[in-house]
Amino acid sequence: MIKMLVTGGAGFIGSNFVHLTLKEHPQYQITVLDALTYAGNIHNLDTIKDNITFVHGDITDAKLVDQLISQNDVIVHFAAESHNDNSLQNPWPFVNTNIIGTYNLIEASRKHNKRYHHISTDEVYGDLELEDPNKFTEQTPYNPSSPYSSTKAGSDMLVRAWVRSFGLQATISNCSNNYGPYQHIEKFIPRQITNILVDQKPKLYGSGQNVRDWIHVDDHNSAVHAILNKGVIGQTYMIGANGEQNNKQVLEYILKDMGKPTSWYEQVNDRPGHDLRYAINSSKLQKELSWQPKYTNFEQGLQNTIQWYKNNTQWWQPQKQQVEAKYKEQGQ
Ligand code: NAD
Ligand code: TDX
Repeated sequence: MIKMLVTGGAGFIGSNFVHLTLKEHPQYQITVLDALTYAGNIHNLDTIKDNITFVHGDITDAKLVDQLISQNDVIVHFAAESHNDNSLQNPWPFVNTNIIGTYNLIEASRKHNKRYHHISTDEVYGDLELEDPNKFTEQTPYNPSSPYSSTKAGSDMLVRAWVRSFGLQATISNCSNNYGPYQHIEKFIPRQITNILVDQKPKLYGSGQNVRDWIHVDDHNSAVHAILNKGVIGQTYMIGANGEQNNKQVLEYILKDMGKPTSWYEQVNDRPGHDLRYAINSSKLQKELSWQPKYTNFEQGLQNTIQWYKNNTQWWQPQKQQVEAKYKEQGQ
């Protein structure tokens, strides 16, 4: 058995990663380390709780991190403050978790000489013009816009420096926007689905022309496994599935699939500094590690996601009022 420490394993992508790993990669014995912030939910792991070890703790706790890393072989680091809008209201938790937390993980990983995989985002590269024929590649210079993306960029830089200076056994992946089950309802797709389910109009920032490159969460996680199996130490891999859509198009799919007129939404305040477009070129991952996405039909994936939120009202309902009250204060 290979002992794997998954940080942030009670959050959206991390919990899907734990489920997928148990199903498809039974050689791993998993410990989840998660602080259960507002974004973490222990119930995401209910059906597999007997097959993993759960540690309720914080990655900013250097002593705990050192102890857990000494007991594991592989570390996959998902834990983060992940929401751009929150980072504009209060950046400190982003600096603390994303930078100091990552520092603790890489320090312990180098001390105990463990294999470390760092989960990052395409947002570190800034944004593209709508008509730009280029997409982000592993060579694109870093140019983050928000407190969130700048702290992710900072943490990536730490990892790169630890590889070069200390020989840290690390790989990095930068993925585009994920969708799927267990995504917090503060995020675009689940916010709109659950708004419709509580008979509130969806909320579009600005004109809705901003483009995101959507990927199903299981495709992100299968790519992480490809990197763990075959990735070259010190390398960065872009993860994306050619899923570019503008926000208005995505919202119209959701409205149509949920039986509402496509004009049934409100335009609200735009996000300050709102990145215009993200687009990923994942050919390195596809060519060098033979990875392919499975969920290439976005509308089908979206329909399954809508169904998941319909079937799991008890999962999101307790947070809905509070999330919307916070947005309302921001005019969003
Ligand atoms: P999420 O907010 O849903 O989950 C984050 C998890 O980390 C939660 O369970 C939370 O409790 C935990 N956590 C937060 N601070 C912690 C701390 N100090 N100590 C321990 N645990 C802590 O986030 P997500 O959307 O699942 O994102 C996971 C990772 O993937 C992040 O690193 C994010 O930057 C990256 N990413 C996300 C996307 C996306 O579209 N959501 C895309 C690319 C990359
Ligand atoms: O109500 C909304 N209305 C709206 O128009 C919300 C919440 C968002 N939006 C827009 C803003 C973005 O253009 O939708 C787009 C997606 O927004 P988010 O879901 O907040 O995602 P984004 O800011 O693109 O960042 C996401 O992808 C990259 C994740 O939250 C990050 O963790 C990841 O790194």
